[in-house]
Amino acid sequence: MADHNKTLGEFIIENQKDFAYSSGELSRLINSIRLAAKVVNHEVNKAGLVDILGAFGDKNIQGEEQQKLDVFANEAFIKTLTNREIVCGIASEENDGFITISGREKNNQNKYVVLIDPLDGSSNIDVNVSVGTIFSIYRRVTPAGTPVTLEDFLQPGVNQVAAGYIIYGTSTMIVYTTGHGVNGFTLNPAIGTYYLSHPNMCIPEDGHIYSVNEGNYIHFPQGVKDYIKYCQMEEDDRPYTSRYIGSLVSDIHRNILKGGIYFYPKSSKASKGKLRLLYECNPMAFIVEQAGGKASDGFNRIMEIQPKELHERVPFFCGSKNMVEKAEEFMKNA
Ligand code: AHM
Ligand code: MG
Repeated sequence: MADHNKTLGEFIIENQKDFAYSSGELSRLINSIRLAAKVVNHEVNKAGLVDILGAFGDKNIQGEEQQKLDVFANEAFIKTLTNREIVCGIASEENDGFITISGREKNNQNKYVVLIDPLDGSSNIDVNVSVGTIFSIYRRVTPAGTPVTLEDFLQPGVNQVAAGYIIYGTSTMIVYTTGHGVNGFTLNPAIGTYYLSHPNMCIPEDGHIYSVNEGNYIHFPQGVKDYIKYCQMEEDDRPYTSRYIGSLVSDIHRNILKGGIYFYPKSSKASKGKLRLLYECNPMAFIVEQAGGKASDGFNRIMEIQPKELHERVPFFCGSKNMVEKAEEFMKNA
């Protein structure tokens, strides 16, 4: 039963001992993300009321059109983390390169780097569909006190010390893991406090929901086409239900709660799919694995992939353990 009285702030303090190196730095870092998420939430919720909707007229590094709220969210997270000098480096899906935080003393001793997708699913903003923020935290590999390097960011997902997402939905929630299970907190907007609403989240081993952009079917590899047909076949507990919001955080959040698989495969149009290994797949893989599920590129565990570049894309299959394993079986046998 959910402990509705426990706040995220109290939970962070109580669980600080679980953190890999409990100097309080990671707690402060999660606290800052919590704060920035409130600011972004406020802006997202009033998006329909003010002239903040629509294209910003700029393109991000991936060549995609940025929305004003993408820019706002990006700045809110970067500013919050930078001003508090809580991390030594930040990489954002919206920025070309990584940001080095040298600190006022020019000798930043902080240990952590953050990788963030500040507003994922932003094409949904204009139509009032839920969007999200995804974050991933690593301990730097180069010595403290020196400027961060690319090496600090290009770490495999297994090195993550924490990861989470914020969903700006019918309620705003923060869901995160520090490698000791997954917990979800719901914002009470009246008083601006997050409460522990979903303790110890576990994804069912099996599910009945498959989430994929089926409009791309013709371009999918044979293994994916075969798996989709399997989902639709009338046999045993199938056909499964198809649910695709097109907003990764929302699709994964629903599948964690109800059981299901999300996949964004490669296609003849996009040889590595669409989703980014560092900003989207690794953090989601960490959360879903911690909830008892699985995440793979169709063949290999996502979190064991050695990244080669910041904005690398990867095919993604993520969700209930047995469903992901079944999809992998189809990929292997195609
Ligand atoms: P974004 O980072 O540009 O918002 O793209 C990521 C989003 C995911 O949230 C979503 O699952 C996917 O793109 C949807 O893509 P598509 O419209 O091709 O199905
Ligand atoms: Mg994204």
